[in-house]
Amino acid sequence: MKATRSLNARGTEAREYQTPASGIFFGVKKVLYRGRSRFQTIEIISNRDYGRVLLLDGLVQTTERDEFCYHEMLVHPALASHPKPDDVLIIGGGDGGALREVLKHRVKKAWLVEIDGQVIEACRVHFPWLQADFKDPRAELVVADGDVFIDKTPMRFDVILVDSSDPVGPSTVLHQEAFFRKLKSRLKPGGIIAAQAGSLMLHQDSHARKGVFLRKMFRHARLYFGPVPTYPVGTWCYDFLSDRVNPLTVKKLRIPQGLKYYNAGIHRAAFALPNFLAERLAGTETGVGPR
Ligand code: AG3
Repeated sequence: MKATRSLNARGTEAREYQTPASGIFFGVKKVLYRGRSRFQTIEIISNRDYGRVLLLDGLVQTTERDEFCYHEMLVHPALASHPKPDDVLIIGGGDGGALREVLKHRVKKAWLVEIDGQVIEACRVHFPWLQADFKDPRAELVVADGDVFIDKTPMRFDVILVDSSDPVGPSTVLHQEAFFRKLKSRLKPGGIIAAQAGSLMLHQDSHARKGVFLRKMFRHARLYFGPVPTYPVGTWCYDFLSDRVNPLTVKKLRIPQGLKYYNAGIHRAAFALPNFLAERLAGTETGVGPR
C-alpha cells in the first residue's frame, strides 16, 4: 500500500508531486487533520488562498476555493441531460461535494458508496458545508468498496457518477473495462454515467486507452473537460456515457438555480476538445465532434 503524505516534517508546507519533477504546493496556515486509515493517508490543512485542502495519499482531492468547479462538472452535465433522474448512485466522493450537487436536482434517492469511512468522518468535521446534505432524507450513505457494491446490488440507477481518484495508483480498477461493463449493467434504460477521467494533459494515455473500449460499449461515449485549478495541470476530464442520451442534442437541459460554474453554454463548450487530444483519440473517436 502506498503511504505518501504531502506535509513536510515541520508541517509548514503541503505539496503534491503531480509528476516526479513538478507539482503544486500550499503554505500551511494550520494542520487540521492528519491520519492514516486502512486505505490511505488523510491530510486536511488550511491555506491562505485556497482555504481548506483535503489530500489523500499526497494527492489534492478538494479545496474550499475551487471544489465547485469539479463537483459541478462531474454532476450536472449528466443530471441536467437526463429527463427523469430518480435514482442516482455516486461511487466515491466521501467528502460530500458531489452529493450536494446531485441533491440540487429532483432526484428520489441518491446513494453514496464510499470505501473509506474515515474520510467521511474527517470531512464531516472539517468540511461541514460539503457534508450538510448527508442529512437529506433522499441521501443513503453506504461505506463499502464501490466495485464490490456494484457486483452485489440488485438496484438499477438512472445516473451513476464515479468520483474516483486518478487513473494511476489505487483507483486504477475504477478506470478499467470490467468496471465500466458492470456499471453499464446497473443502468436503467436511458441511463447515463459520468466518471472523472483525470488530467487533460497528464493522463492522455489513459484517455486514449479508455476511449477504445468505451466507444465500443456505449453509443454515446464522450470526453469533456473543465478547469480545476488545484488538480494536475489545472484542467480535468470526465467521461459522459450513455446508449440513449447524446449530450449535445439534449432538447432541454434541466439546470438547477444558483450554480457557480455550470450553465448551458459551458455544457456545449466542455465537449469541444483541443486538437492535440482529439488527435490522440482519433480512432477511438471518443469525444471527437458530433456524429
Ligand atoms: N476526486 C478526483 C481527484 C483527483 C485529483 N487528482 C490529483 N490531485 N492528482 C476528487 C474527489 C472530490 N470529491
